Amino acid sequence: MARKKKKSAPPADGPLSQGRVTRSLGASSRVETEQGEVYECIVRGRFRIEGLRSTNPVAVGDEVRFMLPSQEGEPGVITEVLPRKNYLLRQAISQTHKVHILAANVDAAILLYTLKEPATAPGFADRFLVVAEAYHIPVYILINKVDLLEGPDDQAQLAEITNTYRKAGYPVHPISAHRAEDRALVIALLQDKISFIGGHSGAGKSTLINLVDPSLDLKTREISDASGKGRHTTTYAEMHALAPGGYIIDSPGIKELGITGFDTSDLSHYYPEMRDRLHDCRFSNCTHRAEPGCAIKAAVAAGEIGGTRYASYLRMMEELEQR
Ligand SMILES: Nc1nc2c(ncn2[C@@H]2O[C@H](COP(=O)(O)OP(=O)(O)OP(=O)(O)O)[C@@H](O)[C@H]2O)c(=O)[nH]1
Ligand SMILES: [Mg+2]
Ligand SMILES: [Zn+2]
Repeated sequence: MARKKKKSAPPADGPLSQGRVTRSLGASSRVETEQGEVYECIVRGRFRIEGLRSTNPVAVGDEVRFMLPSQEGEPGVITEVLPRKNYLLRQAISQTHKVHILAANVDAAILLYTLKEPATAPGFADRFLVVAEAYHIPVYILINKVDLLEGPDDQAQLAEITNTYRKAGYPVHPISAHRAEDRALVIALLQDKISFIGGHSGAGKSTLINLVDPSLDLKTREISDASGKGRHTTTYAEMHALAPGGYIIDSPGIKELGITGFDTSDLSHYYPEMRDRLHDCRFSNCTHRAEPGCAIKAAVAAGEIGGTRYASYLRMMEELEQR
């Protein structure tokens, strides 16, 4: 971060190289070339990509062109972000007219869902899924910390959540990042691709990555810090190469996810279980609220679409209309 202040001594222009951003921390980004060379880089100029106003011009996963440092100890300079095949966005926390790019160019996303410690809000989960659907990013739902579930109420809740998302078409796996026997399953999901892992702070993202590759030894929340309120153990996004294969992007927990970049008529297309039924609605412009002959409402009534899914749809519709 000290580099940010070094404006008086801009690095001299060196030859151009290309690489992938593996870490993004304020003004500084770590870039790795295909040959495995690693450079700390700063960004020169303002990037406005695809009309987005984002708080971070460069995100983990970005392919960038950069000028090599002319001297050792100087940063490289990112001059161009190559077109992104996709990206995951959330609304910026303090500047709501801007977005924050969580990650770019990912092959898959993992939603780490917890029923307790912390309880994941279903509305949050559905936003995550909608954002991923909008860019055709496949999502795997891992329900973590199932070792904490006890008693019939907990088990019923687990069955309910599992059911809701499986009916929606998502792969759902109950796991515990504390159980060595769950390692193989997670490795199989992560192999041969770049994955992003998202979830609330404390859901166990870094713990799960450590289960897959203990040599990474990522910082996780201390057991004694039971509540961990308002604190993120992971403080910046970083892509890690996993010993068993694949790459994963760990990042600070997400509290809320603003949806952005599409409008009301798109939303039902981002619910796979709705998308499959849209042609059965009586009206082609059905919004699935008060219209007669709505196949979506019929499916909700029949229990084929989860009630929490439909509720989150209605809330997002309202939010999109208020823009
Ligand atoms: N009982 C139980 N505890 C878990 C499990 N997975 C993670 N934990 C614990 O949950 C706490 C939070 O885990 P982290 O891996 O730091 O959570 P995180 O999602 O990376 O959190 P942030 O970095 O703040 O976003 C730690 O104390 C972990 O040991 C699990 O499957 N079962
Ligand atoms: Mg973490
Ligand atoms: Zn309808």
